[in-house]
Parts: sequence; C-alpha cells; structure tokens
Amino acid sequence: MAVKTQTYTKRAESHKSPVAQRLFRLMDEKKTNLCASVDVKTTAEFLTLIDRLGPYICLVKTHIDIIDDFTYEGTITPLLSLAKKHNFMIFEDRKFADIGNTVKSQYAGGVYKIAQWSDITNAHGVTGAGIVQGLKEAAQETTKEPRGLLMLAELSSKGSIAHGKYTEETVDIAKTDKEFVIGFIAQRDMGGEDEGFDWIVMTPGVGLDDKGDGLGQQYRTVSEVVSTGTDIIIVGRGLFGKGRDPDVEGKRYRDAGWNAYLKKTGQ
Ligand code: 6AU
Repeated sequence: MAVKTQTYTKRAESHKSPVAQRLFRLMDEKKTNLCASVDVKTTAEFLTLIDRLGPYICLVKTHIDIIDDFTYEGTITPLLSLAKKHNFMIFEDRKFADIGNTVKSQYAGGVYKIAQWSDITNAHGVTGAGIVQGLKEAAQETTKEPRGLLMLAELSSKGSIAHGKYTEETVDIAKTDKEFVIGFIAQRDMGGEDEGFDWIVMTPGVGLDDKGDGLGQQYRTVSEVVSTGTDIIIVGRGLFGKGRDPDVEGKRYRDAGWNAYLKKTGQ
C-alpha cells in the first residue's frame, strides 16, 4: 500500500468529514501530529498533564472511565476549556464493541455522555457494520457538532488477533460510511485511496526509549511508524511515565513526529 505523501492541508481540502478537515488544518497550523494519551487516575492529574502537554499536541486521547473522581462539570467542562486554550481536539478511546442499538446508548448516555464532548471515538469491527450506524445515529441525535469514528483495524499488543482477514473486513466496515468513519487505529497505511477514501491512520504503541511494558504493549519508534503510513502518533507513558518530564518529552515527540512527516511529504 502506498504511503500518503500529500500535506495535511492538501488532504483537508478534499476531505468529506468536517472533523478530518479541522484536524488536518490544525496539525499544519500548529505543526504537530502528536496525540497525547493521558491515562491517569484523578481529574487533577488529568487536567494538569493536559495543560502542560497542550502546546505540543493536536489531539488528546482519553480513557475517561479510568478517572476515579469523574464528574461532567469537574472533568469535562475544564477539559473543553483546555481544548480551546491550546487548540487541540479530543478523542475518547472507548473501543465500542457491541451491536448498533447498544453502542448507540453507550455513546450518547450513561455517566460519560461521550458524544457530547469528544470529537472522535473508536470501535472494533467484531460485531459488523451496525456499530457504525448506531454510533452515527447517537452522534446526530446528541449534538450539532461534527463527530468522527476510527475503526480498530490493528492493535499494537503482542498476540493480537486483529490481522489478516479480520483487518480486511474491518476496512470493509469502514467503507460503509464515507463521512462518519475518518480512519483507523492501525500500525500502517490502510489504503483506500483508489476507491476515494482518505483515511487518517493513528498509531499507538509508539515509544523512543522502551520496547514494551511487560503486559503485552509493544513500542515502535516515531520514524518507523510515520514511514509506514501513520498520520498521527499516539504516545502515553513515553510522555509522562517513570518520572519523565512532559515538557521535555512533549517537545521531543512533537519534533520527532513533525520531522518524520516533513520527510515523508518531501517538505
Ligand atoms: O503509550 P502507552 O503504551 O502508554 O499508551 C498507549 C495507549 C493506551 C491504549 O489503550 C491505546 O494507546 N492503544 C490503542 C488505542 C489507541 O486504541 C490501540 C492499540 O492497539 N494499542 C494501544 O496501546 O491508552
């Protein structure tokens, strides 16, 4: 599969999704393709970390159900203010994996009300294309703001069974909606351009210092993932784990991601 060599701005011009257009433009304006994965336990840690990483990132990736003291007003309202302050978008890594009717309720309702505040979310393909339709209906019925979905085509963890036919069929599910599905969580380019798709590939399992975490996570370097088709690098513990300084690491991963993008696009 051909790795995309157009600039993000160029891709924004022809993209059908307003979420993808905004994200592409934001990346070129802010000169970053770094998504920070902020898996921490309290609202105070969460907001402090995001405020520090804000200048370096295009996207914050949350696991909102990890936060012990979550409240909509205490956690989400200040998160939305930080998104405005630093100009980044939000991706709740919910990994929906149920039938359309169930995910529709999970996305719109419950304690977290994800569709109200998160620009992007993601889903597994295991239940079939109804999951895309259910999530899209929830978004349309919840908010006037544009929302986008990433399908989980491949995983970074050791022994993952998301490969081969599973990955191919997940790509087929993505093709069922040209506007709402904006791309994939994957380890490489997923093609589609010959059929008119311009999917955004976001890649987790990125680390410059570690090879893994002892629980199955596997890390590849920034230049490795960008050269095989990644548009956005997702970095978590590389930015703030083990006493790391988020300011130093934020800058380091931002620069590594941006330089790899400039190289790939011949700029
Ligand atoms: O950089 P880390 O290892 O601290 O964090 C990686 C983050 C975690 C995972 O839940 C998530 O990325 N992730 C995903 C996503 C984004 O969907 C898929 C995957 O294959 N591997 C992975 O680590 O929050």
